Amino acid sequence: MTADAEILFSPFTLGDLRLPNRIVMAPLTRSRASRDTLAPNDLNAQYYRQRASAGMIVTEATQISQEGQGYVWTPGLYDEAQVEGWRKVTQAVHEEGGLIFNQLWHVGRISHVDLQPNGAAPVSSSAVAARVETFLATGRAPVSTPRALETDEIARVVEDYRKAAANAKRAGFDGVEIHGANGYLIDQFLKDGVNRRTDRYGGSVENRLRFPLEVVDAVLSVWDRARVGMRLSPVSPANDATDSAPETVFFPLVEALSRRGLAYIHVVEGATGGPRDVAPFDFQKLRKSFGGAYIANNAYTRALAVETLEAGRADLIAFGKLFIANPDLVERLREDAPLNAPNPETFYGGDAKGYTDYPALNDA
Ligand code: 8OZ
Repeated sequence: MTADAEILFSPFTLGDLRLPNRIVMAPLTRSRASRDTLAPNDLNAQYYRQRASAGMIVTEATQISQEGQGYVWTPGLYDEAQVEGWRKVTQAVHEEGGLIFNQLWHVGRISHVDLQPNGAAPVSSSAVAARVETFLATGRAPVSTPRALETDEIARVVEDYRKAAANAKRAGFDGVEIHGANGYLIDQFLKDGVNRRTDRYGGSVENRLRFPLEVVDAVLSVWDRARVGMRLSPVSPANDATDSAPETVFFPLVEALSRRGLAYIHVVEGATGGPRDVAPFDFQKLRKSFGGAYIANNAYTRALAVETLEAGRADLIAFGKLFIANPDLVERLREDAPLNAPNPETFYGGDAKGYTDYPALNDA
């Protein structure tokens, strides 16, 4: 390896797991689950197997219920066929010596009636439509206007998270990451640009943290805290979710996660997919308020990753798009080898093309 990047290839202890390097495969929606069952299949297992040299993999976002689905062909983890499908994935990654966490996801209002049980409205903290589009079998479409969850219905959604977390255990995952980022359901409760509730789940910061922390506690009822992380995007405007004072919400949230002893927080620094400097936010202060590991994400290059690790500003770096195009990203970063460029046209949906056919260095 080139000596300048040694720190990227130093081992790290995450909870009770030993990661061989500091490189995390970020969660990446690819929309290639089996179309009838939304269960992962052999092609999905091959894709994750190819990328098992990552220090750890976080799977693509995985809906915890049909209600939690917002895009066509994304995988679920709420029935037996899906548990069986994910077992193929975890087995493949473990055969290669890798580690893999499942990302638990409920999209909330970022959905469409065509994807919802009985064509119902999607659910959210409040009945306000996001000004974004989703992907359906027929192509792009504006998301549907949601209905606000009833106060006494929220426990049912929390229970859906608990069940999916238990399913993740049965499917052989090493841990779970709660998707609290990018304007999906948890973020729709956290951020005051979306949450207009007047019950105990809205208004004050304490109230806006209630649902997210109920989800965390439900997951902690089935997983050891050493195997649970959470992804957050405090200043990202992704999916039309913004907060008027993000530090007032995300510092108390992260302090609450720290008290619970979560293994890590995984932070999208800036706007999801870039730019990094979208709004002022002290990510280093956030990191210092948390006792566990800090995974940094968003537009990291090899050089920025090395600089950040060497300055002690993160424990692990998550790479997204680079992992789409480079199954052997770890090896390429080690050798400082050229990187394949990702093709956005094959990010979502389709088959092996642009999914499992990106070459590794030693394929040549
Ligand atoms: C891109 C397309 C669909 C979903 C996220 C789960 O942003 C996603 C996602 C990204 O977290």
